[in-house]
Amino acid sequence: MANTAGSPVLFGARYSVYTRIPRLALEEKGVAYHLEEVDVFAPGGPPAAYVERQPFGRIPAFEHDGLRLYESGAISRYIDEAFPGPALQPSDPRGRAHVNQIISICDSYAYRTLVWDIFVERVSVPTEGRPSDEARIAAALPRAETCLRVLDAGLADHPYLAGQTLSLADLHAQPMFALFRLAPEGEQMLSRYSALSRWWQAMASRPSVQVTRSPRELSR
Ligand SMILES: N[C@@H](CCC(=O)N[C@@H](CS)C(=O)NCC(=O)O)C(=O)O
Repeated sequence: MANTAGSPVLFGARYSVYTRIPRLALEEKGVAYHLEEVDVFAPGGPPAAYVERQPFGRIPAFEHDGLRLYESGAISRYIDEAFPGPALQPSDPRGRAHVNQIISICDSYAYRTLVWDIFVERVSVPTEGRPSDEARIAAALPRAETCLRVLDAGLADHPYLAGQTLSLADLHAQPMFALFRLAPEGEQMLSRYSALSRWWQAMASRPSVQVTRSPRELSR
């Protein structure tokens, strides 16, 4: 976005699943921001100045008006609550509980399984000249199946993961699915879940999703 003076700064990388989550929230809210690229996978590890900002050395981190934050969930909730634009969390406690449950499912079960065990192992590892660990992929498939089954069932009576309107739950899950489906196993598994496939298609056409596509998706 063009004029970012006084705007929030997001520290992260365009390839990063977890950086994309608050980017999606910023885009959906229409908030101008600056993305400060940080490569935590650089040889030698994350820059020391960055580790002062994020002691665990992970991306993203965030700064706005003197407020420093890390953890994508905390950042996204702040973005939703501090800026005008469409609300990304339901106003009722039950609705918010569903959003938070899905975010927790993504963090606790989906990320490692869909992204590291399947996407990275099947797609990234061979580009580095190493063979995929087939046992790791095979062991992950049933765990991935559970994630997809649970999320698909939740879409039975509404179009978004946590209800009738887009929420932080959708923005948390989308970047994980974006990489998962680049693995043949991921694309094939997703195609077997019709509600989740419809959700994926609807999400893919959103301008926020289009402008935050990862280099891996763009080079496909
Ligand atoms: N719980 C953190 C997770 C962040 C995370 O794992 N980010 C990845 C990139 S998508 C990372 O920094 N990985 C670096 C590493 O594992 O050393 C959050 O929600 O922000």
